[in-house]
Amino acid sequence: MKTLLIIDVQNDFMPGGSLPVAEGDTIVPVINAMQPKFDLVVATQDWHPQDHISFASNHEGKSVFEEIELHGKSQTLWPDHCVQGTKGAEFHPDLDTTQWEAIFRKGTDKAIDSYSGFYDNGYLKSTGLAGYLREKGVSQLYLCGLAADICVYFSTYDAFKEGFACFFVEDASQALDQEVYKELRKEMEYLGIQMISSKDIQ
Ligand code: VGL
Ligand code: ZN
Repeated sequence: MKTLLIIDVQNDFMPGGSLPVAEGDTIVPVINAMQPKFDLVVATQDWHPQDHISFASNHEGKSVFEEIELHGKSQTLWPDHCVQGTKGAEFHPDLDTTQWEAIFRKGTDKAIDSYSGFYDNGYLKSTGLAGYLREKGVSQLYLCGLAADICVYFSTYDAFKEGFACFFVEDASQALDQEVYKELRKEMEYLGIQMISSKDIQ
């Protein structure tokens, strides 16, 4: 069961959105072109309540992109983004969703952030994605989306730890911070995650 997991290809992460990833929109045609090569396509959607803890606006006197300590861990404070039910939380309008079998929402608990599509950042709660993929008989998991250095990275890391053979589709992903991505890319290669181009997919 060759499976594609599309991470957070949502309006707020596009140029013009509230937490834009440079050239985030360029991955949409790449993702659309490769979807038919997969037996199963699943997506994640960042889906925050307005009072979410990761929003700087919910912390008096704090500014966006500031780091704070939360439950003993570092948390970046983001601009308000992907608020449940808003246009910014919707998938990019040109993204073909017709083949998708399921959408896993994350970041729904106001008290904890969730970068990975599998677990929240404290590994307290599961989204059920790993169990779903296992039940479907998934062995090879291809990942792509936004942002390459945040949610796609953390999802890939968790998928790898869950025992899936992971393929990170680089031309179907874009990073928020290129320098951070360069380091994470090395780590993923070291772990045995395959860094590939969509052209390599049969
Ligand atoms: C993301 C920051 C905050 C992402 C989500 O999808 O990469 N980044 N929430
Ligand atoms: Zn978020």
